[in-house]
Amino acid sequence: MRLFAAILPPAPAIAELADEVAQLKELPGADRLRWTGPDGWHFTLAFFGEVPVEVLPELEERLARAAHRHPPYELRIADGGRFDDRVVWAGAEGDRETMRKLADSAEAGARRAGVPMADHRPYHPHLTLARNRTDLGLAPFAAGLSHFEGTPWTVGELALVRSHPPVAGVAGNQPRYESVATWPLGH
Ligand code: 2AM
Repeated sequence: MRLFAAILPPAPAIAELADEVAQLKELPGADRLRWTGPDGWHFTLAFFGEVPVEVLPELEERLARAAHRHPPYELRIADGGRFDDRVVWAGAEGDRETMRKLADSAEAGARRAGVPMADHRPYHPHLTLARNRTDLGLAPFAAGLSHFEGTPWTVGELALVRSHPPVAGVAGNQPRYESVATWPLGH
C-alpha cells in the first residue's frame, strides 16, 4: 500500500486556507489548474511509497518511537510559493526546526523498518494546493499567497496516511487519503 507520514492541520486552519484558496481560484487561468481538495490537505513529513503489508507493524512501531522523541510544537500555515510552474503550495511557519527533526526521524525509522527510501533530501514543508500541466505561469498564484498567515496551532501528533490512487480515466479525480494511525508527539 502507498503510505506517507504527515501532519494533518486542524479544521479551523483548513477552513482559513480554503477561504484564501477561494480567492486564488478567481485569478485568470485558475480553472486550468488541478486543485487539491481541503479534505486531503496535509504536510508530508516523509514519503514511503509502496510498503508491503508485512512491513507495516515494524513501520508503525518505528513511527510511534519517532513521534515520542519530539515535543509538540507550534505551526501555522503561512506564505506559499510554486515549484517551477508545476505546483502551487502553501508553506509552514513556526517551529520548523522541530518539524524538520520529526521528518528526519520518520524517514530514518522507515529506513530501519526496511522501507526502501529515496536519497535524503533537505526537508521543505509544503501543502500542495494545485498542480499544473499547462503552460500557465504560476507566479500570480504564489504572489497571492505571500501575505497569507493562518492562526497557529500546536501540532500534537504524527499521522500515517494511506493514499488510494485516483480511478484511471476519470478526469480531475484526486487520490483519496486515509489516516491509518496517529501517534502523540512527546509522550
Ligand atoms: P506533493 O504534495 O508535493 O505531491 C501523497 O502523495 C503525499 O506524498 C503528497 O504530499 C506528495 O507530495 C508526497 N509525495 C508523493 N511522491 C513523493 C516522492 N516521490 N517524494 C516525496 N514526497 C512524495
